[in-house]
Amino acid sequence: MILNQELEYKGDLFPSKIVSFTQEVNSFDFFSDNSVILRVSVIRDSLIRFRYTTKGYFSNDFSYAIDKGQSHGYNFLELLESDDVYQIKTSKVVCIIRKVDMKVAIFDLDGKSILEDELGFHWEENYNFGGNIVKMSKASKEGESFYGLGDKASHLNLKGKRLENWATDQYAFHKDQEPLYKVVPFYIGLQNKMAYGVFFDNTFKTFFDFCAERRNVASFWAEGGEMNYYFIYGPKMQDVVTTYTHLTGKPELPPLWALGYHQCKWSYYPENKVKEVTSKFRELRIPCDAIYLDIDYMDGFRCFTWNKDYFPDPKKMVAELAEDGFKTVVIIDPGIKIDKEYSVYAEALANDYFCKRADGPYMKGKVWPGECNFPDYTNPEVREWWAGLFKELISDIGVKGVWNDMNEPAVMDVPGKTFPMDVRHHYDGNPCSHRKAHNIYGTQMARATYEGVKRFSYPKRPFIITRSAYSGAQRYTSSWTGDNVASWEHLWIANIQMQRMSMSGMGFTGSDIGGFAEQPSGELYARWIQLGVFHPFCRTHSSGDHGDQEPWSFDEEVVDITRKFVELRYQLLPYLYTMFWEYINDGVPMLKPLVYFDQEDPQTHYRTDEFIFGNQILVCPILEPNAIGRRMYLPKGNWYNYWTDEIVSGGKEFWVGTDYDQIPIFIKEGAIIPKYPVQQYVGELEFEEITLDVYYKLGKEKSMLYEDSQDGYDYSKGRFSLSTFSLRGKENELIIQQHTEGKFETNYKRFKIVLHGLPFQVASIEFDNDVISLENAQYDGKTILFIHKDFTELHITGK
Ligand code: MIG
Repeated sequence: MILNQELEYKGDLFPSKIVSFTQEVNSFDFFSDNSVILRVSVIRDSLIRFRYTTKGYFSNDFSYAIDKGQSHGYNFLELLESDDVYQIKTSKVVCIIRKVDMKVAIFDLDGKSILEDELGFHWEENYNFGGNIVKMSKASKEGESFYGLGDKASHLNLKGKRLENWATDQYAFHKDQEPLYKVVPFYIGLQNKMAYGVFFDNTFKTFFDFCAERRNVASFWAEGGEMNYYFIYGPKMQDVVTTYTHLTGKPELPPLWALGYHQCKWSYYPENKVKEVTSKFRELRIPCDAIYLDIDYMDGFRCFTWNKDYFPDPKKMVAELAEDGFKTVVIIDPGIKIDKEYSVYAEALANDYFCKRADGPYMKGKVWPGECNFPDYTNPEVREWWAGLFKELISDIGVKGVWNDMNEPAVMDVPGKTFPMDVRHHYDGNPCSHRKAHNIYGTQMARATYEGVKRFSYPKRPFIITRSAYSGAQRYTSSWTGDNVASWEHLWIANIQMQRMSMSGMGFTGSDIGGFAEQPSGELYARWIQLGVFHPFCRTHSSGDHGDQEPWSFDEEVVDITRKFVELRYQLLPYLYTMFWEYINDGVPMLKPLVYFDQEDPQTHYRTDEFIFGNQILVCPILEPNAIGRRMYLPKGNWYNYWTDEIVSGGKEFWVGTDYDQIPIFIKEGAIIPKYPVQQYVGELEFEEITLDVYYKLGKEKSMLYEDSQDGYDYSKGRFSLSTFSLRGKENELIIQQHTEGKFETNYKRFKIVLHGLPFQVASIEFDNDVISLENAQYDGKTILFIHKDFTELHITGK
């Protein structure tokens, strides 16, 4: 057999001229002379789908990524035909389709070009596998930048990179290594201050090239399937991200404890080791909400079993840990050990639930338990069965969360580290080979896990974490970035990965704090914790190969720094929870890179380090050893240095000094930041008041606070409390209005108001138009006063 690509290469094929078109409501089909059909569907005014087929008909339209609940509808839609082009117009964009070659160009209503085909759609027959390699190339404008694509370990701005999407167990990956664990074929382009997005919803191996091979061309292609992409118009990056997130879906609120600090290692066992770790957290008073059991808790790595030597009575242990405020999270892998005595295996076998090779036998692969078969999670019946398996773990034993690993899927000791490509998958009634199902396998496993954990946790909320994921996985699961390394470079990578994941709809993500492979120095661990507490998911994890990675494995200074920053996270829980609520409600990313915050400022286009946590806290990690500060950039506006309350105006780069137990943190002026008292775990304390840190501004600013019962589903029946604070500062006055929605009654009754940067001495305080004495407000003469939480207007006047 000749395997010479050069010999096999027969060149690209292109659509020929358009000979006819049909319209069905919001969908237009354009037919070329050589049987290409382009289907343009207007989903919203700023969201248009493009689908191409070369077969003369379209295959069944099925996607795991698209959220069925996303909203449709447009305000305006019109098709005009002229001699040379068809023109589809919505209330946001104009899409031109050229008759002579089917090329597409999209403009805004002022006629400014947003995205235009270079070669446009073309394809190449795939002689190895049949079908087509489907390709798209777009002309790239001068100065264009590119963002998105999920977990890529590259510069935040992907200009000049060539990237590959193929879910891969990439142990100890390095900077710019491709491919990684997750597949998010969605990017954001930014040119001439306008942003747009492209979501290439194709689960085959996909590639993106952002002006790497050719300076003025951005292209993407897949090794099979359809050219099927969604164009999203901004022009604000904010709107692109939000539209993409609505399209592929948002998660439910996690239980609040899941936003606490988590401790993990490969592996904590036996039982007394687990308890030693959890007790030490309480003894050292470092808050912690979750403890993880890695693969060694199982009996011979058989999922849903326990090693009874290490864990003689799991139910009792889990209950005792719970009493101390710890939720137990356990790992579950996809490989099921081939062992007829093992009930999970026997059941799956009896029901024919395992993936098969093209010629019939079950696909076998080696993972931790030895030879395994693998459930086909793309089969709804298999997912249903899998969900049912969680009954004992969740209902009986009391486990609170499940951790899905190795679901790229990973296989040991084989080239390619995964299933053979001929393996067959159900794909929810669209049978296909592993080439198509590979990238979605992990998501379907996490989905089945989510369904099970949710069923048996009810009326509480489930918690799932996965390593592999495809676009849309955020509807079911959180994720982490896999096997990183204890190095300074990886701290830089983690910072970028989390910003990128947030921009890619998958915000509930974290890195292994301290690094998974190798051993961090105390200083590196401290710097990592200082960043990690500002990531939506916050967990220390390590391979355990090189020593321990509990905070106390380092010196006392590191223990103190860890405590200080984990405490800060626990104080900021209401702020973080509000961010989460905005994410699930409005599709707003929890972490915002500077370019997202101010795309008009070209200084932000290549910044990687600084990001905005929520809406009002700017964080800039220290990424080098021996630092006594760093250079950084603040975007427009005035910002308070969190540590000193000094006000700095943005739009410039400057040097900021910090001590070892600090990283640069800035608060947007006018912000009102809610804080809980420090607790050792979520729900430990009932408190009488919470703090509102009020940062004076001459002018206006809005802040939000979302609360509910922190678990369960009452919030969906209106039992939540959503406060909007409108701050207005004048030279001699500060007015805060509060508007509250929802039926949830918080336990606490007052706010402790801490005033920052107030430029005047307080003379009087009015509360809903009644003057209250400074004494009654317990005003301390400087910055602190107390007020009933149900105020609608607080009016502070100066002397
Ligand atoms: O082949 O379960 O990324 O977090 O500790 C290694 C053991 C398997 C890889 C995961 C890591 C986990 C480890 N797993």
